[in-house]
Amino acid sequence: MPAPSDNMKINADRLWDSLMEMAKIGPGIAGGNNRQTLTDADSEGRHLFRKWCEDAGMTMGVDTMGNMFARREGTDPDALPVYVGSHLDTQPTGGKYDGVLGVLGGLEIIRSLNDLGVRTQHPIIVVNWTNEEGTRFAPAMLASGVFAGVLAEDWAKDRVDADGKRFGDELKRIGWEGDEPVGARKMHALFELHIEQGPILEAEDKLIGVVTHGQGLRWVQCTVTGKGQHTGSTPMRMRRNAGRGLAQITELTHEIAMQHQPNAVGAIGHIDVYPNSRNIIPEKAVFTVDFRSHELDTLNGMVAELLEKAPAICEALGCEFEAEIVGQFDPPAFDETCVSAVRSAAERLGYSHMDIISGAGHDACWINRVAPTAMVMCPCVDGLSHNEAEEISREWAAAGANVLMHAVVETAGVEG
Ligand code: HGY
Ligand code: MN
Ligand code: MN
Repeated sequence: MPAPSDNMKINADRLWDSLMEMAKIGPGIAGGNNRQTLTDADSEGRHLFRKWCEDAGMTMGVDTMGNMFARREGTDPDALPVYVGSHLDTQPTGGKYDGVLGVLGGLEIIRSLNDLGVRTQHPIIVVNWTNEEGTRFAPAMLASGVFAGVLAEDWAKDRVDADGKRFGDELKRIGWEGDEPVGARKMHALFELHIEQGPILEAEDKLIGVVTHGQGLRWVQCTVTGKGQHTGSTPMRMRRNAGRGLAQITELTHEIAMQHQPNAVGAIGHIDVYPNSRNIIPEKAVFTVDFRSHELDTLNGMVAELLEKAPAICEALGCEFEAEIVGQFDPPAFDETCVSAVRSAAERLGYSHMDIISGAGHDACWINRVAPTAMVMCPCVDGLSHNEAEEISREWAAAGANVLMHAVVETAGVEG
């Protein structure tokens, strides 16, 4: 396909204004966002996105997992569409750009192609994937995982949040359960624009990350069970303190990841202690170990070491230990043709760029299993993300969206 002309650019101010408008929905308490999946705020953001897509002349489809697909017709209606998008749901203390830049960057491509009067051969579809974050309903990338056929829809709809609310019920409650069978759509290719969520691009002074691979992920949910007893009157020798199991396994998680530097990370972000009373020795601790690496053997080795050592730690404390894998995907390698389209777009546009491995998980990591897929990354300030202070510049947003547009248009084919 002929490459688009290098002066084809998006409207940077309109993209930025849309990002700021969406950020008003589900505001956080420190300038970011709390627009968690399947909440009323998520629904409000979905309605705004649908309105913007319809204003841009697109038609909206929604599948049975709530994934949204806004379609711009191509000159060949039978050609498989090129998909572009990400997610609108956020962390509880999320930023304004994680996921949102990829969805609204996709919308901006359509708005700009309309302005330029450019038609593509393949249709283009802008996607909002449901529950990418996995913070309210584990695991992350839940709906794109069902779409890719790696997670069962019934299992996904039975996932419950901390209040015991069921995914399927909440999707119905907010009115976003569509009628399209999830996964029925076939793709020519998919591109996702995302902030890096790490410090590399900014430190290397690069505008664009050409994402060749992603890290794999394992979420090991651990339960340590001891005995709830009075913190004052129970002799130390009689205690079975689940909190000590949590503390020692937290340190073990860090030590295991440190053994595999620089190619591994590990931490425990989710922690629930029961009954969580100031004067009761913790009876139970439930927490999730998050291990990541782009090396599959390293990833599996870290999990194996955790599951070998954690039971002995708990036994020595007089506690029981249970573990369940509640989220996982292997390290993805993205499609070389799509990756080259991203790289040549950055070169054509004269943007500094570098190949990069994605540290975070993304919907593209699952879709990569059913369609040729690649990602475009832009820097974020201090590499900070999953924090309300997440920040990018207008220039970074525009550069990422311009590369995304060139890669998408080149892959979709420019008519005329
Ligand atoms: O966990 C992740 O990597 C993604 O941000 N959901
Ligand atoms: Mn994201
Ligand atoms: Mn995220």
